[in-house]
Amino acid sequence: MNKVVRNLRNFNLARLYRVIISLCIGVVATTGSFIAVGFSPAFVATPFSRFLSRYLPDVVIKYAILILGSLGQKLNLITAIMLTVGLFAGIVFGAYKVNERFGRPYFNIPVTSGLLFVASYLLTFDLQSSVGAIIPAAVLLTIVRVVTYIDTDEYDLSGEGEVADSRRSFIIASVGAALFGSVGAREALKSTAPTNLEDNPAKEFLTQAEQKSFDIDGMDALVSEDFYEVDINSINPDVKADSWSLSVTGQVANTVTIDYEDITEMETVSRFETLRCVGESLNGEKMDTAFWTGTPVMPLLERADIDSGCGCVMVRAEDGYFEEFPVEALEDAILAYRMNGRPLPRGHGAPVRLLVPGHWGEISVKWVDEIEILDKEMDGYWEERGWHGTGPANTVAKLHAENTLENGNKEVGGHAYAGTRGISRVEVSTDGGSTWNEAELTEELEPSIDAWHQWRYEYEPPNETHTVVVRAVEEDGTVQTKEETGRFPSGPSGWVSREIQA
Ligand SMILES: Nc1nc2c(c(=O)[nH]1)N[C@H]1C(S)=C(S)[C@@H](COP(=O)(O)O)O[C@H]1N2
Ligand SMILES: [Mo]
Repeated sequence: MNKVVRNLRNFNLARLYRVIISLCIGVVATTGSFIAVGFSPAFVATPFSRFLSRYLPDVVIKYAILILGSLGQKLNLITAIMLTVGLFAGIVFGAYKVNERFGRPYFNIPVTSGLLFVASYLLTFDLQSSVGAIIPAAVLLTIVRVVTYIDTDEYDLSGEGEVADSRRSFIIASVGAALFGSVGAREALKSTAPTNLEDNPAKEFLTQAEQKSFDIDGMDALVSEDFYEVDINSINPDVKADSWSLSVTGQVANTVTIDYEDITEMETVSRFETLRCVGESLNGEKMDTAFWTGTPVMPLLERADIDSGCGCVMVRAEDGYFEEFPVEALEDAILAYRMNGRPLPRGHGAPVRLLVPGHWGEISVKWVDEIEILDKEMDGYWEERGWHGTGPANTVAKLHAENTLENGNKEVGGHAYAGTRGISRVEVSTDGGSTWNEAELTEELEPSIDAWHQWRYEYEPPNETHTVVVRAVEEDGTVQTKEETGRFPSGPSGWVSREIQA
């Protein structure tokens, strides 16, 4: 009786070890594919990631991406990677099972590797990615097998010896997966190189922005160091400049198609421009500014000779994203291919994105490849999910910095943005909105038609907890809407306020 219980326990333990070994091989194979091809469409986790963002219920997408932003994307990516590891582990475990029948330990290595290869290839149709996945997997399988030599060609899972062997295999596999996995993780965390101003063609403009910025603790400069990102997929398209093209289609007399070389030879426009996401919170962080370079969109539409029934367009992108809005909005829009003097980064839509001044960020379509002139109005990606984010962005004055100065005064500051309506001043109240004072405002960034400002206000704190409220005033004197609304569906509005301790 005792023996039966022990055998049962040993059996389960051996099986548990085997599950973990399978997971380790899964980790190693997934990491191998990542090291071979990076976060690209060829990465083995990409199909899962795409599947998740395409088929998850709309409510999940609506909140996960627009509200959680990059956190939502990270959750998606982590889930996709776990599913990939799980699939590979299942294959490895299955192969072990099959092999038990034949009882040839070494035979397991080519069989498992072969199956992993087939799975990777079916997922990605990419040789480099699949080979990248199976090489480390095969190596680890071999090490585990060689180091824990089993001197029987029978798989007696209930035997004590097998448990000891499994334990050794399990330790080796875990160490291997941890080492290799951490190499991959380090690779993944490597950030892009910081911008070096020396050989930057936009140096003059970036220097201007630096000089105009207030130097205040806790507040971003006028050109954002870490520009926010919102993407419907966690793995962005990897579009090379020499394979990119854009077509103006639909209700046109001539379909116009241009490639990257064409676009760089067309009229050039450079300017500061701010983007703000409709899904951000009122005092959120999804509003940033960069110095962009591109070419105006209108000449392309003129060449196409458009004739739209609704005066509206659908702009489509490589990642399956699409947004519909009035042609009118394109009046001052550019197709941008440089950001802060550098080629547009992949995460911001490389090689070419649309930039529509003054509007919510969602219609500034990244990886843009088609401008379709429509006959009838249709919903865009976010509008299908209930958002109304194609119009002009709401006016906002944020409060991000709160410092106590050496002289005992308080200093508060933030950014203010009013799209193309422009900011004339920012007002601050330190008594909950009863009385108002004018804040200092940074000079206009030039050239720009919708760039934000920074504001700063210094005051002697009253001897108690007090409420600071801030509001922007537009160029024409319109005071920012006081009424507070949530972000869904039309973007946040209202005055930002904060309780401050004297
Ligand atoms: N192709 C494509 N374009 C896109 C998106 C996207 O997911 N795919 N996101 C949009 C949203 S909601 C915003 S707010 C801006 C953000 O631009 P950024 O990621 O460069 O900050 O891009 C817009 N353009
Ligand atoms: Mo957005």
